[in-house]
Amino acid sequence: MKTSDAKGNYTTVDWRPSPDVIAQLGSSPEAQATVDQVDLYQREGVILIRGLFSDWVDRLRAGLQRNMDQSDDYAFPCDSVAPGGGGRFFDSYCNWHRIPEYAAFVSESPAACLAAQFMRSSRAQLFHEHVFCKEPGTQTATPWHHDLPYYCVDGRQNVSVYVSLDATPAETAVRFLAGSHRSSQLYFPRHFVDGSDYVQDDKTMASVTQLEASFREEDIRRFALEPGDALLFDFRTLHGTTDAPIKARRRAFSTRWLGDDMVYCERAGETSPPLEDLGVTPGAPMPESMFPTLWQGTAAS
Ligand SMILES: O=C(O)CCC(=O)C(=O)O
Repeated sequence: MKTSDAKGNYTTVDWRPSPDVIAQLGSSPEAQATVDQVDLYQREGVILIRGLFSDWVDRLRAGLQRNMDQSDDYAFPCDSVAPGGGGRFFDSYCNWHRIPEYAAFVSESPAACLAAQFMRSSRAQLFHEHVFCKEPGTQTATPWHHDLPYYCVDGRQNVSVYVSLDATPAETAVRFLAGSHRSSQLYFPRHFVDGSDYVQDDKTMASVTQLEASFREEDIRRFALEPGDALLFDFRTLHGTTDAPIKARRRAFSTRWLGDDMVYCERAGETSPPLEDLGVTPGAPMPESMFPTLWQGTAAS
């Protein structure tokens, strides 16, 4: 199978996990977030938790290295440096079931249990993982965007758990616009290679490209990151980076989680990941056969 668009959102392998892999998954171990942490996340749409996944850094780096070295053996490899630009800006997603270190993280780390608490959900369902690497010399900004309009899901109970795999100065780490998740306005997805908006025939969406200049300095959250630090952020929180040159390798491993109210939706244009033929109707939960629930509690915390 090969699907493609001009910007690299293609794959030569099936992104779907096999029923055997799904059947073998365990449930995420327990961990406890504090009330203050969950309140901060709900208010700001982002929270940094230092050292949360320090024990996972070596394994996730090893998995990401394979993902990058044989990128066409995995789903949706993408390079986003424009011709003539330096460095490398690699990302790839939907490979957690092919890469043992990623599969271990989703089911053996406390990510799912913590995701449920931050979403205030009774369960955490895995949407996918997404990995990033900017190599030294890269000067490609991650354009300001939020993730929900890229996705074929809708709802408010969601979270990305983004694990930093390298020491990253605040100048090149992802920044967030605090509180932006509480706006009902959705912005067109943007191509990472040049910041251009996706072509979407959706009159309800706006372009974020002209808006950046109006962001208030006091609302921007910047963090210098160490390996193992975790940023948890809402799919609706606006985020992006500057184009300051990357001086040392900067890798990250992110998992995207769905809570109780998240349902399948059909967007007016291309989605990313471009997941097709899910066999589900708009408004229905995402199928467990492809998007497993990895932590289930008795009630929302
Ligand atoms: O690490 C980056 O530069 C991009 C991260 C991002 O956009 C995301 O995780 O949604």
